[in-house]
Amino acid sequence: MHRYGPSTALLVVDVQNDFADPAGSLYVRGGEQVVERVNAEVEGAVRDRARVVCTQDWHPEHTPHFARDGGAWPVHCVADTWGSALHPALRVPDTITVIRKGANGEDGYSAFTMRDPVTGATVPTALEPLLREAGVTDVVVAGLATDYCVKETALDARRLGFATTVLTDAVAAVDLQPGDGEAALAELRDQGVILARTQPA
Ligand code: VGL
Ligand code: ZN
Repeated sequence: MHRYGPSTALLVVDVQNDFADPAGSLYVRGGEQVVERVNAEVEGAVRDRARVVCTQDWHPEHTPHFARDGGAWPVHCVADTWGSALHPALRVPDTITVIRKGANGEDGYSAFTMRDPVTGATVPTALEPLLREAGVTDVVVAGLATDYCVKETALDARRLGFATTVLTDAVAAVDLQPGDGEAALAELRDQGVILARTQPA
């Protein structure tokens, strides 16, 4: 387990049915194992008084993010559907903070920033102010998917000056092209993100 403390936040990225359940529309291979690893981390983080924040990919029925509207992805994580719900095996205290991304049709993958699909402007989410107000200096990222939301979240955390760790055995990649997940981890390392495991290989 990672070492947590009051100035650390564990960011649990998009552990939702559409990504983590084999019946989900954008199922990420290995998603179920990620849920178990994340549960252990959440338990440790809560015990050691770290902040825990869960994110949800949260799309309207139509968004340029979806292939049917000109984007890249099958329909997934539509607001208030089974697919957008947190995976039922994810164990988080009900006092948890949840950040929902994309509710107004914004695009982009990071938990910190969204992109207005019309103007291209970058819009911050509530995450950074929330972490700053809590005195957080260190961010630990786990969840789905390595090559999209985990990567962009960790890169933004680093840019914003947080000491940033990605838990490489508590993430899984879409791998549209084989190797995308590995390439994402290499880029993260190049950008000063620490890669760590929750348990020995
Ligand atoms: C994600 C693809 C599309 C993710 C979200 O959570 O990584 N990937 N939307
Ligand atoms: Zn999405």
